[in-house]
Amino acid sequence: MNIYSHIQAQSRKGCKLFSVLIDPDKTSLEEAGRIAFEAQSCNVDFLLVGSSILTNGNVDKCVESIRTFCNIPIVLFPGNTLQISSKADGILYLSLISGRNPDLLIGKHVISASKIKSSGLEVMPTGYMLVESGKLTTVAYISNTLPIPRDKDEIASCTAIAGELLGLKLIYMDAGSGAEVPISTSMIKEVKTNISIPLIVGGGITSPEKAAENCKAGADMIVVGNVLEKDLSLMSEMSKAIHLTESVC
Ligand code: 1GP
Repeated sequence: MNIYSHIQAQSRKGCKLFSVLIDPDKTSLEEAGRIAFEAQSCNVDFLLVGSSILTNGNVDKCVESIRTFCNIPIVLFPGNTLQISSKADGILYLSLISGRNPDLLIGKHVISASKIKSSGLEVMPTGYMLVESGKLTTVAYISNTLPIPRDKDEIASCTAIAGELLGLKLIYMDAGSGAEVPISTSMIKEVKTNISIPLIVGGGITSPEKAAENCKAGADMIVVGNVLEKDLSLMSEMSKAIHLTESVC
C-alpha cells in the first residue's frame, strides 16, 4: 500500500483515519504486541512508533513485535535519528516548523538522509507543529523549541500554510504526548480551512467524544497514545467515534 496516497484519498473523501502511537521506550515488547493485536480488531488505520526520548527502548524489536500480531501499516514517528528502522513501512519525515531550532528543520535530516534514502521506507515529508498544552511537555523540552500559543490560531494557520508552500505533504499538529489541554477545535478549523494537504492532530486526546469533535473540526487523522497505555479498552470506542464521523466512509 502507498501510505500517503491512501491518506490523501481518504482526506479528499472526508473519511477519517485513526492512528495509535506506540512509544517504544514506555511500552514493553509484550505490550506492543498486545496493542497491535487489539488494533487489528478495532480497525486502526496506522500504528505510529516513536518517542521523544529513547532510554531502554528498541525500535527494531518494537516494530517486529507489532508485525507479529497485525498487518496494519507501521509508520515511524521519530523523535531523533536513532529511531529509524527499515523494518517499518513508512516514516513521517518531520520538520519542526513551529520551532526555530535549525537542527530540527534541516540539521538532523542531513545526518539521516542517506540512511533513510536506502531504507526502503516510504518517506512522507511532514510539517510538525507543536502547540502549547498547559504544561511543559517532553517534546517541547527535548526539541528546545517554543510551542505555538494555544489561542493564536492565526500563527498556527500561517505556519501550516508556509509548510505546504515549502512542499511538505502532511501537517501534524501536536499538543505533545500526555498534554493537559488538547489542541482547540477553533485552531484545527482555522488550519484546515487554509491548507489542502491532510491534517493530523494528536496530543492529550483522551475520549472518543474529543476525537470525533476534532474530526468534525477538520482533522483527517487522529493520533492517540497515552490514554491507551492506561486503558486499552478505549481503543474500540475511539475507533468507532473517528470512523463514524463521516457515514459515507
Ligand atoms: C503525541 O500526538 C501524540 O505526539 C499522541 O499524544 O500520547 O497524548 O495521546 P497522546
